[in-house]
Amino acid sequence: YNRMKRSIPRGLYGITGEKFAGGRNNIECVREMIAGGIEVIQYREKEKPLREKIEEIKEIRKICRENNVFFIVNDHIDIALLVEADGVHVGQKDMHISDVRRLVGEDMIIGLSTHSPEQAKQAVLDGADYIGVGPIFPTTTKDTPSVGLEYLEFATKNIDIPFVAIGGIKLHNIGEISVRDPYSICLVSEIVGAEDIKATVERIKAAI
Ligand code: TZP
Ligand code: MG
Repeated sequence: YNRMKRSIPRGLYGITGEKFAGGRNNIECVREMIAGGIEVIQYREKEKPLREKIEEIKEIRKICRENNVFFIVNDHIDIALLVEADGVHVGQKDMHISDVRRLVGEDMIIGLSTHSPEQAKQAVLDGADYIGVGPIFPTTTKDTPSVGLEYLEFATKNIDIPFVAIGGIKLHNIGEISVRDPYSICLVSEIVGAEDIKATVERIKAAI
């Protein structure tokens, strides 16, 4: 197979988060993000029953496929396989990348959250296809201390696989991120918490 095929698209990476969405459901949020031109959608939902998540993921998978948007499932390797997602995303305390690879095969993208240069270097050695780099700024969306812009600068200089800057990124500070030239940028609460998600995605893309 073609190794080049196994790469996430560059650009804006969106993540679901119904908690921040002011009453809108994940499917509505995804439709709005896609209307705004987002390149990648990750389904991340910590608090719903598995069966509800599966129904939503099937629907979002379909919407992403129809719109040519890259689709990644957080945490659930089995569901990623079930719906033939483009990728699966795991964290430092989840299944090891080498074991994920054995389960998902060579064609599915594997992403890993990293919070330090050591974790980033290890992720490359272990065969991650891309890494999350962050949280760059303080955030309440995830319970991990922020690591600062230095780590992003390290990644830009030293990491040869795609990496996504994440954590506390807003329209007002995105310039500090984009000048450091990450492969992609991810905003969660700024997008799904926006009054007008589509317009916010368009504004962020213009800012990048
Ligand atoms: N991983 C690192 S920070 C983060 C995740 C999932 C949350 C980022 O959310 P926000 O709302 O963009 O700060
Ligand atoms: Mg996880």
